[in-house]
Amino acid sequence: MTLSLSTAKSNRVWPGLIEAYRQYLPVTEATPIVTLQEGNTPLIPVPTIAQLVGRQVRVLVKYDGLNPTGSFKDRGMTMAISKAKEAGVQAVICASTGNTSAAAAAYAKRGGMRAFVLIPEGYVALGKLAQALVYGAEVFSIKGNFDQALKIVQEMAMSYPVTLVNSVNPYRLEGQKTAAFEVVEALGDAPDWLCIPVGNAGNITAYWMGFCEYHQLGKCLRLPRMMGFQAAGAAPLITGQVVAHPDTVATAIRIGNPANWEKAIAVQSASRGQFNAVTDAEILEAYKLLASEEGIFCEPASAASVAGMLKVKDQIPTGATVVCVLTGNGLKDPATAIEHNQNSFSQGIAPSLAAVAKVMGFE
Ligand code: AN7
Repeated sequence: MTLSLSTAKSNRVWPGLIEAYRQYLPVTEATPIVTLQEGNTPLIPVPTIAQLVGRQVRVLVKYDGLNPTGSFKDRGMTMAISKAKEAGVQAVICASTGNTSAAAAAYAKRGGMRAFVLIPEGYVALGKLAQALVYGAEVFSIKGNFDQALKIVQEMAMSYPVTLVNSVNPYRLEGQKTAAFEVVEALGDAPDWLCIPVGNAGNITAYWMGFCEYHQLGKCLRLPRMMGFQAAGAAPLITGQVVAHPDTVATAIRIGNPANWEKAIAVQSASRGQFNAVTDAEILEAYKLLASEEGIFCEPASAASVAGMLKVKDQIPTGATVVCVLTGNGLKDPATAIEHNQNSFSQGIAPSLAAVAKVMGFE
């Protein structure tokens, strides 16, 4: 009894995405796997949001905020850091709006490396900054934006013994494509639409790689239309112009010059997809809807996928299956959560039954 139970239990242990998808990834027996058992995140139906679309459309969210450091970046970082360790690298570097730095810090330290992190001063959500510091990264904030920070770290990696782990590192995309594998396995096929927030456009590129790879292997019969959404104040892929001063409440995607610009355009045309902009008001509305109606707390940038889907919902075919990617956990950004949800928070109440019952509306 004890034996079979523990066997059953150990069979259920998820080994992390490199072990799970080893045959599809550029690793060998010689690659030291640095993992926190990332991946295998849930695909959750969101029926109330589906009702807003109507026409028997099925909507699910890929909740990648449940990864070990709370974002999809862990998928890319387990690959990038494992390959760096294999190559004998001793220090990695990244620019970040926050999530990349948290993941880079955690995996680099677990792999026994130094992690240098360059962030835009004042525009990284508190939870992400806390993570980078606690994991033991060496954190530097510049009086500039993400795009400037990325340029500096790219030059640093060319001149000094530090390996770049931003999404221009090809191993990052290899790891991140496994999210598409998981979506196909959960649905039995690819969805009709894949809605996803876009910053540097690494993730949309990686998802498309994953769907195409599984399609070629016959593991899915269709390919999704890739629907990418940027914040209106940081929407270079929609305007076709670099945004010099990107601005949005969704600080994760406060990016004006995407590193994977050409790849994103290629994905758009190959998948017959579309890029659209969503305003901060639309992002915050979807953010609240997900939490208060579905019980799913994502960070503002992640809600751009749902906000965007609702914005173009009239284009969704009747009976279609739509997957919205929720890239990061809501706990990453407590300040935005509290600032934009003051309505249901009553403060300064006298510590008595009568006073509490009264403010609750029972008296
Ligand atoms: C929650 O951490 O660029 O289009 O430096 O944190 O692949 O860039 C984060 C990006 C979406 C956009 N959602 O993904 C960084 C960083 C969340 C994010 C994106 C990010 P890409």
